Amino acid sequence: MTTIERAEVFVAGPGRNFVTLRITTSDGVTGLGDATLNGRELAVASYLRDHVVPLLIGRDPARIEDLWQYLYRGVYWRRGPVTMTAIAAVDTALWDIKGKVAGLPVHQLLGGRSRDGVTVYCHASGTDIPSLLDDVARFREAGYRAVRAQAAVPDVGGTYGVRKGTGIYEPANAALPEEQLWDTEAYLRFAPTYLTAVREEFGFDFHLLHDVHHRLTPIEAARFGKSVEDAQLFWMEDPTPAENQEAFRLIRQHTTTPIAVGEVLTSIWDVQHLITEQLIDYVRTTVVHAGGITHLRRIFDLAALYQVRTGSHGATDLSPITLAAAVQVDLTVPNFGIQEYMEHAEVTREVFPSGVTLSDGLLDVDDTPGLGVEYDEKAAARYPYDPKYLPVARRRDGSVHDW
Ligand code: EZ4
Ligand code: CO
Repeated sequence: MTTIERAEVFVAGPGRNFVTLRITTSDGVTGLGDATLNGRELAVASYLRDHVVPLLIGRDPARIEDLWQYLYRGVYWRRGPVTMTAIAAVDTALWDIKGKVAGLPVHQLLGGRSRDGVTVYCHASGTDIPSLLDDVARFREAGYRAVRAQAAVPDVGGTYGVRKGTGIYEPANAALPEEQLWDTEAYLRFAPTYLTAVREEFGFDFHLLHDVHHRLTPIEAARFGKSVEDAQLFWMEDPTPAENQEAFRLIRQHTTTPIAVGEVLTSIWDVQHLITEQLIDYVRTTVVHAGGITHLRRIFDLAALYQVRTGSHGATDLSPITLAAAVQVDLTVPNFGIQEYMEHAEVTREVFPSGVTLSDGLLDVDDTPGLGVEYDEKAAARYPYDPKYLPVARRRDGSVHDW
């Protein structure tokens, strides 16, 4: 019988920090899984190295479902981002291996294509409205069919979602978290003006998205959603924190602006009521943080019953392994909505050579067996782990606000 012979955990910082699991079978086949949890990287690395890898050695790599159940139900402690990211890495690596053994890309194992390519949205941002409009123009010219728009709120330093200079947007920027000011009223007054300005400048023949990033209460989010209805957003993302799934009912009662939630949620139970009560329109759970391909498909199938579509998180703190896995899944799911996409830094792409391509606003993969992504261990060794944290938001009175 083929067995899992080795499982190695790599922590490296090519452009930003990534945790990578590589499983090798007794037949010499390797599979890759992303285990990156932004700002808590070493917790997942330890969970894998100290508690999961010893359980994998000698097991049958073909039994993906059984290993998922073993690592989830068999362990007593359930859910949570650290556990679910670790399980995701194992699950993703085993799908990669299964594809390589079968000689098929993972999307073929999942039932084959439902579409020609994966529609993505990109991140446009600006320090003010004119620079945001320039950025939207740049992405429209590059062929994107969907654009997320964020601009810095005047007199509120360092608004999330806004790129510094011309580089890549990277909010995890300091060895200890920076503290940034937040002002809800200033945001509520300003954000609708730039979303309207984008539509006035560029019209309606592309999708426009906006990320609220958990900054509003339910009634504030309802007010915001109403105020941007004329801009016809594809979605407003994370309008309020989702620990209380019931909170979304209030937003729903007041606005037809579609709602997307899920980038910090890690299991089907975290989105169960959001989906079954039809409180959201898009579920944003990902391969890496929601238990891998196996569990994500379960979430997406539940969502399909309620006409909730998918819109997976895809920021650059998810490694190119997750991006490749996301494309493999997105190609197949009947209720696919959209995929978030930010181009990785050149050094990241050097360490993770990937077959994912972007053309005409669509991502795609070829027929390379497995996920179609590699890990260059030697190149990675040149970029050591360097602790980096997301900022913390404080209100004008000094109290902590949701990031
Ligand atoms: O702040 O991925 O929609 N995308 C986002 C991201 C998140 C980071 C957090 O790790 O909200 O930019
Ligand atoms: Co977001």
